[in-house]
Amino acid sequence: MNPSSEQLAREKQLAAAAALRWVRSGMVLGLGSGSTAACFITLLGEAVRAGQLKVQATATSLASEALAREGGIPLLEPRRGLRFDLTVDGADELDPHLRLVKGGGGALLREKVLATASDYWLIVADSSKAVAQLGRFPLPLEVVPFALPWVLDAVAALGGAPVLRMDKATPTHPAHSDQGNLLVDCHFNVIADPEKLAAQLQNIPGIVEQGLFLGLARAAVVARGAEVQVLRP
Ligand code: ABF
Repeated sequence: MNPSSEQLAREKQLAAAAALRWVRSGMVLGLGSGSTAACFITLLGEAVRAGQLKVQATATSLASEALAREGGIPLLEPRRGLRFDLTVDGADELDPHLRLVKGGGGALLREKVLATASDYWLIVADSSKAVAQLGRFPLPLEVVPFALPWVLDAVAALGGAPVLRMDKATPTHPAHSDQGNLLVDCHFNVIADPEKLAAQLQNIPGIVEQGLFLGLARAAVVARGAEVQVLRP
């Protein structure tokens, strides 16, 4: 039986609380996007306001940045040489090798920038995200608007059914990323060779970023019921 949305909400909270144990005062943090990362940012803000932790951070989306600001977490602008001791981010799917699909929230580009600039990239997730094989969740792409028709053709040629993501609030309009680009969700169903697909997608002009995050996660905190598991690749 699939876990209820209430149980998944509890698991997100549990995973976020467990991830807080990775944080030390003085750290420069990357703050991820999505509902589990939001739980983490809220808890981190509470600890900062209580004077228990002193950190600085950069966020992977405008929404997470606003949440961090509300929580009183000091924010750092991007600059040369900026590295993150720890980034905590969510996932749409993660496999046993800690290969991930991300970008369901549309923030995949900034998420990958911070993941790559982090010494330790930690994933927080509820139990529904852990899968044996990637691909059931449609793979997100961030696409430059001019290139859209050719990107759709190229993705279809790779065997994925591409769907232009529409705006939730105005469903007749396409959704845009924080950078003003379009988002395309690619239905592969099964991604048998994530490394090969990532290389093929990265080679298509107009794709600014693709949602496979490979070889980046150092650990994943996955909550299942009342238990928290720490998975490593
Ligand atoms: C983010 O977290 C996104 O990449 C992804 O879309 C989202 C995942 O889910 P949740 O909201 O359940 O944390 O990092």
